[in-house]
Amino acid sequence: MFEKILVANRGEIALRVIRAAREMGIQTVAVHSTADSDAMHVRMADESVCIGPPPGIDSYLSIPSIIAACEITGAQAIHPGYGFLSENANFVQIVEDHDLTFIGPTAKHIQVMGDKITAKDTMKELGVPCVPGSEGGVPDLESARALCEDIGYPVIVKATAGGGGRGMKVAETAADIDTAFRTARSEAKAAFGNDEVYIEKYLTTPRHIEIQVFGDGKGKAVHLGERDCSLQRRHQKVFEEAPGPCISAEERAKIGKVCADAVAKIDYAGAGTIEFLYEKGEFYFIEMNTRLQVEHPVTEAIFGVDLVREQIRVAAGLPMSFSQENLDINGHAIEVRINAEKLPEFAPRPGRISQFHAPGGLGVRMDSALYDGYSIPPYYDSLIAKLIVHGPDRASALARLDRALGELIVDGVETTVPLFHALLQEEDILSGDYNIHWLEHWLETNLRDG
Ligand code: MV4
Repeated sequence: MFEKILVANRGEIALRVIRAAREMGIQTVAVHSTADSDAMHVRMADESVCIGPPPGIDSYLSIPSIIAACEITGAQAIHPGYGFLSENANFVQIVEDHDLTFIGPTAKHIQVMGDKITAKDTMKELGVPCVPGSEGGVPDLESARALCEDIGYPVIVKATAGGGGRGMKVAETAADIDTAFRTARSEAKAAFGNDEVYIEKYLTTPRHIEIQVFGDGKGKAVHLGERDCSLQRRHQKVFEEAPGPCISAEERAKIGKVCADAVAKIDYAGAGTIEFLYEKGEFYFIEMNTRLQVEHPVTEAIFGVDLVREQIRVAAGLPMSFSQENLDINGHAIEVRINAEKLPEFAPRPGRISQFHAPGGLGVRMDSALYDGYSIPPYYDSLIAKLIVHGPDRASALARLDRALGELIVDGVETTVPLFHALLQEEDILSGDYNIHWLEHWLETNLRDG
């Protein structure tokens, strides 16, 4: 096992990794920008290294600084958290070239899944159900027009270098395809330096269901059920739950096995998420994320596992500590993402936290790097806390969420907490009857004027 690992991230996810490492008897190195000298992850780690000025590009994304921090401290492995360098295949290669271990999948797997066309080709080949659409890239407008007549409108044009909602254009009818295709191409070129696009049937009212998978890198893999992450705004998730309110045990076992078998077949190592659109009882693959996700705690809650511990074990060459037979779901979990943002426009509101009190009690987990007097810097993501509740069933998890939100105190900055109080008054949320458009529609009709 590693003696010392470096955490190449900040905020709550850095704490999450430091905590897992400490429980395993592993020393931790925090890295930080000059804006984060007083951040909790620096305080909580065994040692810390300043790696650059505030902007992420000069610090948490600075590969030479992070490699140098490993060399200075003798850290043997790097946990990337999520965001920043977590899905950067070039970084993984450099880490390996320096005889360090990347706690995550191989550069090759990251690269394959990072290109959305090769990801889809790979998954299709592995027997994962995909959205009907083009075979690979669509080279020109003529092919696009012909193909869309076959698929049937509406269609969606997506950038292969995109993902997470970036670089997509919907064409409702044949009259829209020229503009959708040209705009998708030129935006993809400008944003990613790669104008390759593919086309899919546009599903109008799906849910976003994602399957958590975990592989040992040696042909063994499991699934840990699904999360429903349909409640999102501008491709930012705000509320996630597991299990999905609309997914039966039979559906879970079936799609779960397809996903576990697929990642086993490619010798995938570590945590991964296979994203689907789910409509009328069918799953359609869209993308695979090759990292630990923000919302992983809801899966940890219902399966009673520590996914970060497992990531570290597998990276160190140890076998997985669970197998599919001993993975059982216990109850229901919900996560809400608390952002330092002003409603209704979700405008970032960094600033000083004058008072912070985390909720607690049975079935409540608060992942946050906040403390009394902490100043949220303006340079990074506005996520300041994840509140995760777990109960024997969905109704008790919802009641626990309401109770925990009532205990929470975050004074000094505006947050998205009022949104969650309001959502808990909504019949559709209480019944689980929502899709990927529900929240944006609700915000439009309810929060327009605060
Ligand atoms: C789609 C779709 C409908 N049909 N693909 C958005 C994020 C990216 N991961 C894929 N996305 C979508 N792909 C087809 N064929 C609708 C979306 C989509 C969406 C998906 C998941 C969660 C929220 C979403 C919000 C708008 C659009």
